This record gives sequence, C-alpha cells and structure tokens, in this order.
Amino acid sequence: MKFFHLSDLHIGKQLHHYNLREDQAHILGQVICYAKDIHPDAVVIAGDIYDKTVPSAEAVTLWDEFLTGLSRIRPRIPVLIISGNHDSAERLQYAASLLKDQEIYLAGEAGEDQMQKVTLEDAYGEVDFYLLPFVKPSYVRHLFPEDPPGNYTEAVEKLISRESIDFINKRNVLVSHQFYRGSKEPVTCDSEIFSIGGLDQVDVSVVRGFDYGAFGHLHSAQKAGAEAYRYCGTLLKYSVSEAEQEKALHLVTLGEKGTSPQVERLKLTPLRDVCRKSGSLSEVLQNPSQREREAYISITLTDEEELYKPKEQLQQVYRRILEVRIENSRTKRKLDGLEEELIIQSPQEVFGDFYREMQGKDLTEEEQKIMDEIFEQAKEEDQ
Ligand SMILES: [Mn+2]
Repeated sequence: MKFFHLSDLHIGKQLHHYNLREDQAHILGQVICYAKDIHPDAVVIAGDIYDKTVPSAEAVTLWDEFLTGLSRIRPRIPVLIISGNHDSAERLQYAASLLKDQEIYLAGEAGEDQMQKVTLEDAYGEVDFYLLPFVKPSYVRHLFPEDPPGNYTEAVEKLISRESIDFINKRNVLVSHQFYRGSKEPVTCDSEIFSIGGLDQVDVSVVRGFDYGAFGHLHSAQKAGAEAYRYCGTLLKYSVSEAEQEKALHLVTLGEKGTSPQVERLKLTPLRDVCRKSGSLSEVLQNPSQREREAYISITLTDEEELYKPKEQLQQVYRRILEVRIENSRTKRKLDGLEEELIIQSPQEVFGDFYREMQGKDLTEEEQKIMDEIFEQAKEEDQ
C-alpha cells in the first residue's frame, strides 16, 4: 500500500504580509501531478488545511480547486483529511457526508461516536486508517464524565482506548495532529504555534501499536519517537527559520504486517524560495542569482559605516524582501550591553515574581500548573 502523507498546508497564509496564493497553488499543483503519475492508494492530509479558523474566500477557493483536482483522477484516489489546531473543526466538516460518496473522508470533530475509520485493501489484506482530528482535553471531557482526561496525553489515550483495534493481526495507521513527544527534543520552527509551558505535548507511547503514525503539526519533517511515526512537515517554507530545509512530499509504502514502512521524499520545486543572504551592502547588491531576486529573502548587512537608504537600494534588486537586519560591531555591542534588560519574561514568570514579592515564597508545583492552565485559557479566548 502506497500513500501520500502531507500536512500543514496552511492555505491562506501570508509571509510577512506577502500573499502566498500563487506559491500555494503552484505547490498543490505539483502534488496533483505526482498523484496522477504515481497513483497512490490514498492521499492523507494530517491537519492544518487552512491557516485561520475563518479562512478567506481566496483560501477556500484554492482548497476547493485542490480537492477537485485530486478527486477527478481516475481510478479514484481516496483522500483522508483531519482538522488541525488552525482549522475550525465545524467549518472543515462542511458537506462531509456528501464528500464521502466521492471517497473524500473528512474528520473535523472528535464526536460522540467512534473515531472515523477508513479501510483500504492491498495484496496483504486490509489497512485501517484511524482519523483523529486535533483535540484538546476540554473538547472531549464530556465524552468521559466518570473520569475526564486531565491533559493532552490522557485525552488521546482515552480516545484510542475506546476503539476496538486489532493491533496483532491488522495493519493500522493513525492520522493525527498533536504535538507528540518521544525522548528526543523535537525540532520546532517559527511558523508553528504551541501552548505555553508545553501543556499540549502528548507522550507518543500512548499510540504505540499503530504500524504508521501520519502526523501533522510540526513544520519540519521528522520522526516522533519511533521510526514509523512521522511528521511530514509543510510543503513550503513558512518562516525564515526554515530557509535551510528541503521540503518534500512524503510517499509512504506499507508492506506486510510486521515490516517497517518505507518513506520516500519526492522533490518539490517551489515557485519562489525562502532564503537568507548576508554581507556588506555592495556584496549583497552584486550578482544576485535569478532565484534570489525572486525569493522571499531575509538580508543581513554587515557594513560598519552608516548606509544611505539601504532598503531602497536593495529593493531595486530584490523583489520580495522579508526583512533587512544590520549586524556589525555597533549593533553587537548594543546587544551585549543590553543583555540584562533584554530578558523577555513570559506571563507566568511575571506572575511568579509578583507572587514571590507579595507572599515571600514561590508558587508550589500544583499552583504553577493551575496558573499555566489559566494563562492557556486566556490565550485561547484571546484568539
Ligand atoms: Mn501547522
């Protein structure tokens, strides 16, 4: 069984105020070309379809074009989709039962019923895909009135344990959009949003038993605790911190039960790259490649002397400047000297200081946990 594993399309995303519609249309077009060529048994999209819970008309149109493009391929390729933390579960769910007839399976909300399961078949038998939309403990508390989940790990664990999954004989794939953590520190980047204090992390051991984990959420492609549990990452670079990454489309081959899945990275060519360049103004202005002229570019200037309208000069050569930074001995000294004052505290740290000042002691671990939850709630209501 071969399937595409993609996630975090973030349709409608802007990069430092640049509209990425053309870039996204271009890259989604490549996915459709690969689907026509390779004809996988399924296309799995592990959440964050849109960048915002209320996507723009332009974003909805692009998503529509992509789904239509995939669904027109014959023989039909099933498309399996879950919502991510950026999506509105209810909005994404729109027309889900109608789309099922087209073999487009949409799991927006984790409902009262069992997890949505899609069964596909190959020469080795059936493969069950379990679609677990992004969940927070508060979304599913009402499903377990006796013993509600207290954190993200318990929420996922409880949802999985109410399924009757044959882990021994069948091949099972989990499609999920959570922040899974193994023993290794995950690679994160600037285009992701996390909860403060790491409250949203899920211990990956609770999904042990699945033959493949098709995860979304982290934007850098990486394994999550085990060889067969993967974040495929975004199709495009969504922040300067991703400039050095190679984005790719993941093609997963699932063999016989008990064999490890193979993951192949198919090359993607973005319409425009995201890159960094540094040097003196005259160096940076000299001989830029065509790719750099067109790219979303972050420029660092290292000149010591005061420059005359550097941004205006750079704009003559580079069409899509994301930022211009100055890094010389003066700015360095400034930073060194100010280091003490530059410490930016989180709301929790500020509160912790205040509490210590007032009460003459530190918050206990339990009090700290309660405060973390309160700040988390406040942040959610703010969004
Ligand atoms: Mn995302």
